[in-house]
Amino acid sequence: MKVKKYFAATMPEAMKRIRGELGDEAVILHSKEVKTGGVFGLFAKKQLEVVAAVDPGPAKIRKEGRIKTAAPVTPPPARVKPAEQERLLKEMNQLKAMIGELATKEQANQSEGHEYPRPFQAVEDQLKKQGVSKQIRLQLLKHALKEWYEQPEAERTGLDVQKELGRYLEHELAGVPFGGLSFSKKMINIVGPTGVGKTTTIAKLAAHLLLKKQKKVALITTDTYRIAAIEQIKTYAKILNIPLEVAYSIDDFSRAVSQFEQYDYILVDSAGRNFRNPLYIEELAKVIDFEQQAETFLVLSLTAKYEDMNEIIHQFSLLQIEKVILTKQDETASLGALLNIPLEHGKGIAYITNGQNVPDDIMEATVPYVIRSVLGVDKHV
Ligand SMILES: Nc1nc2c(ncn2[C@@H]2O[C@H](COP(=O)(O)OP(=O)(O)OP(=O)(O)O)[C@@H](O)[C@H]2O)c(=O)[nH]1
Ligand SMILES: [Mg+2]
Repeated sequence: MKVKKYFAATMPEAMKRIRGELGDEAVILHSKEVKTGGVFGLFAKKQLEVVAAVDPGPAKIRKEGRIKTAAPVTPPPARVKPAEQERLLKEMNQLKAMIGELATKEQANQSEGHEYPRPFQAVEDQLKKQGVSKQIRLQLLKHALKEWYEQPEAERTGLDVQKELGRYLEHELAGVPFGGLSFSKKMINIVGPTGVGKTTTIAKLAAHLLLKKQKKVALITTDTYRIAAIEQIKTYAKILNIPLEVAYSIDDFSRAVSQFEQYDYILVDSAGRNFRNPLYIEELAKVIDFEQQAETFLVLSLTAKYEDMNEIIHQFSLLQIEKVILTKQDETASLGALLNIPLEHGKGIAYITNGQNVPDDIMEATVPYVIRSVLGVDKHV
């Protein structure tokens, strides 16, 4: 018994191909509408999946209707010998049972969320665990499956899915700017929600500019919302021995900027607010002069939910955000945002911070690091 699966746009088209390949004796065992060309639900196009069978043996089932559905398995016409008739019936019933079993297995796999064959499933699990968004996961698996199907069948098992996706991501991320300070803008604004590590990151960057680059650095804070916030940045300014000005208004801000005319870089701290509310962004723009020769970094914590980061990034589109700084990598195993933000918002990652220590716990983000971290190949740069 030869069994073959066909995918076609319409039933007449499927019948034509079945007749052409299996002949007029073929029977249709099963047909259903599927979303894809048979590649595990990934391609959007609706198609018909038709399973047809034919017995290539000498005693073929002769039915006047030619291609027929298999539904009722009736005994073959009397011309076939009883022993042969029994054998054929047995074979047909075995086949029906086999197909039924396969369908049940497929359903069970899908209900457990296992929709892909190995090693695709392993990569899908890894990406999901990292919190890579569904859209990106689909895009990646679609690419990997396409590569797999385009290879000659004998070479498919040799496809290294992780490596292939690494190459693909490198290509996809090529247009997004990664890496730290440009050093071309004097003013560096650091903005973001409450408690993500803005002030700590400013201290790390100031120390880096001062100690590693031997630059003249000054600080301005516009975070007058909490008394403790001023004390915190004052402490860092004192330790690093750099000047700090507190700006309560846009006039204070302009005064501080002229006061620091001789400095190479001015790092500007701001109050963390619930920036899901756009009013706070407008308020921020009233104290900081974003028109200045400035580059602005949005700080987000990797411990936050991606849906919330998403909303905040959207709200900040009112301002010119150069890149994102992601903090608290040490507190989470989910690094999906490293991929979600560049691919879904076109915003590069400038730095990743991984601890409370000033100035050490910060590193510049690079595309290879992001890929390796998210695909789980290697945790080190
Ligand atoms: N584990 C960990 N903690 C961090 C990191 N960066 C900052 N923190 C801690 O996060 C807490 C908040 O840091 P801040 O720098 O005050 O955060 P902020 O964004 O300025 O906070 P607000 O000004 O109140 O909005 C502090 O306890 C920091 O030590 C990091 O990379 N990893
Ligand atoms: Mg702060």
